[in-house]
Amino acid sequence: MEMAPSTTSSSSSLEGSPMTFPSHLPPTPPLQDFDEYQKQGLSLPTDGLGRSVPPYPLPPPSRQNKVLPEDLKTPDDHVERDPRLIRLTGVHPFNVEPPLTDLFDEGFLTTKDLHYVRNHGAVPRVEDSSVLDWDFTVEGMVAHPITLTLRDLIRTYDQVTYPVTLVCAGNRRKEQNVVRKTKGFSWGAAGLSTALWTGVALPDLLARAAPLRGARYVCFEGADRLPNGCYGTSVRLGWATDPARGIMLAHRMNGEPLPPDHGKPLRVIIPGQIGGRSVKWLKRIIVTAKPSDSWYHIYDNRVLPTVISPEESADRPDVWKDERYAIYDLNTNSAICYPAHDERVPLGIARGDAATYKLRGYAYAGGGKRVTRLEVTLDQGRTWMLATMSYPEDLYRLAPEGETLFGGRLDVSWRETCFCWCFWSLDVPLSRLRDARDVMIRAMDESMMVQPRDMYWSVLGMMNNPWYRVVIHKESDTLRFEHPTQPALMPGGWMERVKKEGGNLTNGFWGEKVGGQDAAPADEAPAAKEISMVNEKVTRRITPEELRQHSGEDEPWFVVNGQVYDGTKFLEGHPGGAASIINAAGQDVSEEFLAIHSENAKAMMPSYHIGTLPASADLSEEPSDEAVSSSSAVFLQPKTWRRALLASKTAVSPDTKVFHFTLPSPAQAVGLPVGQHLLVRLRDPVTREAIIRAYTPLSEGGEVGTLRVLVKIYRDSPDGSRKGGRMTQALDSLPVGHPVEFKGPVGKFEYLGAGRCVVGGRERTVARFVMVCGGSGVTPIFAVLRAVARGERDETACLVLDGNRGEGDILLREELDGLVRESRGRCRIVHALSRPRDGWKGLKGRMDRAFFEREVGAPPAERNAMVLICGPEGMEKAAREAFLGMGWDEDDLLFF
Ligand SMILES: Nc1nc2c(c(=O)[nH]1)N[C@H]1C(S)=C(S)[C@@H](COP(=O)(O)O)O[C@H]1N2
Ligand SMILES: [Mo]
Repeated sequence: MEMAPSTTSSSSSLEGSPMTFPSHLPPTPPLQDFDEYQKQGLSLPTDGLGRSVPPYPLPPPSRQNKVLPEDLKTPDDHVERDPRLIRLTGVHPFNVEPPLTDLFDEGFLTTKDLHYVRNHGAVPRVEDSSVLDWDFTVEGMVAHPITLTLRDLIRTYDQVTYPVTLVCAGNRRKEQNVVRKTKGFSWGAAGLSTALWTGVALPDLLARAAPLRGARYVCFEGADRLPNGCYGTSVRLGWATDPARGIMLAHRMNGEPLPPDHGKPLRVIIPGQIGGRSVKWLKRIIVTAKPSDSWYHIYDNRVLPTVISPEESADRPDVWKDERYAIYDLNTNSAICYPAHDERVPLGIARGDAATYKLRGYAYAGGGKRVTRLEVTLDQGRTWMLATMSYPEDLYRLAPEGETLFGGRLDVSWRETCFCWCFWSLDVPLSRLRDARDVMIRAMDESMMVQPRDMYWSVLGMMNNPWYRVVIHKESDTLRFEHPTQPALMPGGWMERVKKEGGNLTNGFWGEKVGGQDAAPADEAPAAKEISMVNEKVTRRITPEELRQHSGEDEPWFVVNGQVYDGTKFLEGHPGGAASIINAAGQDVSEEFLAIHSENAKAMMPSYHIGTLPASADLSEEPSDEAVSSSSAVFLQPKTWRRALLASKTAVSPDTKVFHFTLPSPAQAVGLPVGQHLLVRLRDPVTREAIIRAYTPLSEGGEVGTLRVLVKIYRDSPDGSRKGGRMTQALDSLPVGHPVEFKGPVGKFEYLGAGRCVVGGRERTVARFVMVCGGSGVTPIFAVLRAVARGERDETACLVLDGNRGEGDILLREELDGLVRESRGRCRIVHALSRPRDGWKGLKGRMDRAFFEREVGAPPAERNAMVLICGPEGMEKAAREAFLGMGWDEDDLLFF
């Protein structure tokens, strides 16, 4: 389609079709300064033919992208993307930033290709043909609720176009994560992008809806279906109705209909505020008296006070709900883009001392404020140099009256506010860089707020804005530059290096040693020597196809770290039961294998090693399909991880909590046989490393809709000298509403009822159980005891021996007593306390040989008793020795 020059384009082609701009126009004019224009009295630039050219930047050319192979396995299999984007949270959901240099090189406007993306879940699918029928509402406390389609919005409202920089509140979070892990993934310094947005000014729409007295907030909801409902947030009504604030409902980005990742077909654009408020795939606008109660409004995009630890935050909904901690306006920030990370600049004598290097970077401020000053230091803040600034955004203010662009009125001259990033540069003699240890930038805004030297660390790691520091290394004839971090898991950056060297990053001196101060101890113990799990003699190459042929029960092969193992010979002996090997068949189980196996188990692996997969083989697991997972009758699946949401936590002792989870569907049964366990998986937010542990839930297998798990939390000692449990602390620090993954069942023991057990695949019948447990080891014992006590035709006898320190440490005490009563005399329980308080009438002391001889003694002649044991390692060891010593058989002892 032949288009009129964009300076005069009309709104005729608004509907649907992608809009291009004339190719004879230079995509991005040089980044000149508004003041320069004015000072020199320049008239509008012209092209070679004398036609006037827009004085403002137009988008650089964008690419035709394809659906990438890695997305094919995800619900985003319909979204075309640029492969240059760096994925920050694994394959899915899609959270990406461009390489910082590429972003900067694109200039003032970012193409859709390199624009950062922050998706909390799958991208809603909207066909091109139905874009104009997309409908949304304006409802709540308004006199005239409105439902309208995108077609109506385009036809009946005035269209506007202007540039806005979106910045994710997590921009630069990796720096926080290196100092101390936050609850967010690791953005580098490229979590921001600028585009020309076209749409309708929100004040226009709200004026028609007419908010009622008492209304104070405007909530937005997107169409994406997330674990905690839809993505929703709110802003103040006063901002939403203020034209100067520039809030827009946008349906075009850089002149084209919105790409799926950026909200196709309609989104909110809130200039000057964090990206998190600019809701994509917009479905509802609700005028309310209170801020949004969406989970994502409360538990995301906040800066909690720095004293609140991740662990504490989990149990403080009051703190999360405190609107004072919600982020709206961006804070002032800046970064160095050139020199780039790892850039090398030759000093070369030929270049002489006069050679200079142009330092360059970006800056932005929030709430429409202008960045008014950018300063560079080469001596760690003792002296500063003023950098040159450019504000390309100002060039749009030069647009002639009546200008339209991409079908929207381009009229920002009346508005004094700044909604976009700006740039700075400074020429510095190479000799000065050579003599400096580092170079740092800081910005000041028009309210004279200046970026701080020190980081404000907080639970979510957001709004990180200390001086951006690039270290200078002298290497013979070159200078090498080192940025603070690299995004995601990418190694590199001085922060990690300094931390590894034992530097304390929070000493106000970037972790460098200040005179007389000793280096802080490195906070991770040196990694233990790696255990080899390969047999060096094995040379066989195994194809993914061969592996697939061993994904059944017969000869189960499985993969750990690219190596193939044959589990056939271990089916019987596996302490975790044959099922867990069979469930692993044909799969890459690296994560869970490494997470739950001991060094001893790893050392056994070479004898099962049979070959190597080609490095290119992709066995990554299929993401679980939310729709399928809520439709199946049983929640737990042996081969796929399924998500449930944390619904509440109830403390049952000082260090133990019951975690309640909500299953995807209220009619769904947990699906766990008695005596078996499930695997729980969480991800470390920074390393994305999986933490996996086995638990026996309190819920019965047939319980529907919920899952209850009793967990004893092992905390780090307050002085940090002793590390607690990773899983239990991570679980404890999850806020309510957070998803957790489960898989199962696993375990080699199952109780079928009426004395019938399956042990390692073989059935046997017992007349009596002796159950030995300690601490939270009571959970599997409890599950079996409950089945015995409540079994209608169950005649099995049980003796429970429960060892703890003090009375307060006895878990599930009332529940256990209840079961004993229900058992009509068949079950008995003995509590032994190693450190009882005065007045304890029960048994005192540890569960040792003498204790077991007294309480249990030799096995019955009929050999129809079994001992189930679960507790701390020392207790299990003592029990084994005692029972074997009393004549019990190894086969009669079962360790969970
Ligand atoms: N519906 C919906 N809107 C959303 C999000 C989302 O996950 N769902 N993410 C938010 C966040 S945190 C940011 S930073 C911006 C990112 O916009 P972009 O992906 O177009 O860059 O979208 C916001 N709007
Ligand atoms: Mo964000």
